[in-house]
Amino acid sequence: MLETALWDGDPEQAETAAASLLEAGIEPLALVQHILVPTMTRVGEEFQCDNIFLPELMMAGEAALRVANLVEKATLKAGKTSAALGAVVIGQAQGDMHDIGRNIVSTMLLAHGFKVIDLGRDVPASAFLEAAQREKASLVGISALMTTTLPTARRTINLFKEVNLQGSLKIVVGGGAASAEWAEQVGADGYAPDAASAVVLCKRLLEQPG
Ligand code: B12
Repeated sequence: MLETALWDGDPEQAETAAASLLEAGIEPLALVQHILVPTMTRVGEEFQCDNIFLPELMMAGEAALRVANLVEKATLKAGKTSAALGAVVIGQAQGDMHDIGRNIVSTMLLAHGFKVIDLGRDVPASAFLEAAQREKASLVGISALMTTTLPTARRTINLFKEVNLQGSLKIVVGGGAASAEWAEQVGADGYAPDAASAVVLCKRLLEQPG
């Protein structure tokens, strides 16, 4: 069962269970919305409450990533990815090697119909810019879990301002080191504390003109 494999942090088992569900006809996005995201949200909550520990969290994150990759392939194969809601370029601020939370955000955005270009960990400002221009992104998401990576996240935002791109696209920030106050201070367009509110924020920002 997929939920159990995720809780057990068993990437192989999770991939096999997800593949069976997809073969049985479950919609890829339903799999993400109804199984992957709720399970990983609970895993995150259990971790915050010290009911599970770092190794479990990391293995669950690895299993979730495998499933997310499989879902993405299935979605693309079915020709169902639409950029209807726009493309989001997302990544971890330069110097930041954490990626569990950002993976959850990426998967949630994908599940809600965004085209997601996840640049991974340790992303330099120039790589955010290059990807945003190449993909004609509507949104850029920067994740920073460490106070030491707030300056690099800020550098990325400044680069977008320098090339005069912020305005035609929106920049959102998240991760444990970021906050609504910091987002405002550095001129980001928004901050969200978790994956569900990241989706709400991104949708709201796209509705705003300019
Ligand atoms: C797991 C973990 C690790 C793992 C990472 C594994 C991985 N593959 O990701 C490992 C062990 C590798 C690691 C390494 C380090 N870590 Co660490 N790590 C953590 C830990 C315990 C949990 C992070 C996590 O995954 N949380 C669960 C997920 C689900 O939550 P989340 O990341 O917050 O994401 C949610 C939201 O923030 C939001 N979100 C996230 N990204 C984005 C992006 C956008 C755009 C939006 C809108 C929202 C959003 O949505 C997510 C889902 O709801 C945190 C402690 C903590 N409480 O955060 C420390 C923590 C982040 N680590 C810390 C440190 C210091 C380090 C190391 C430097 C340790 C060391 N001395 O080597 C290295 C850094 C390596 C590097 N250069 O990045 C510190 C940072 C302190 C600080 N304030 O600067 C923390 C806070 C621990 C602490 N209390 O000291 N770490």
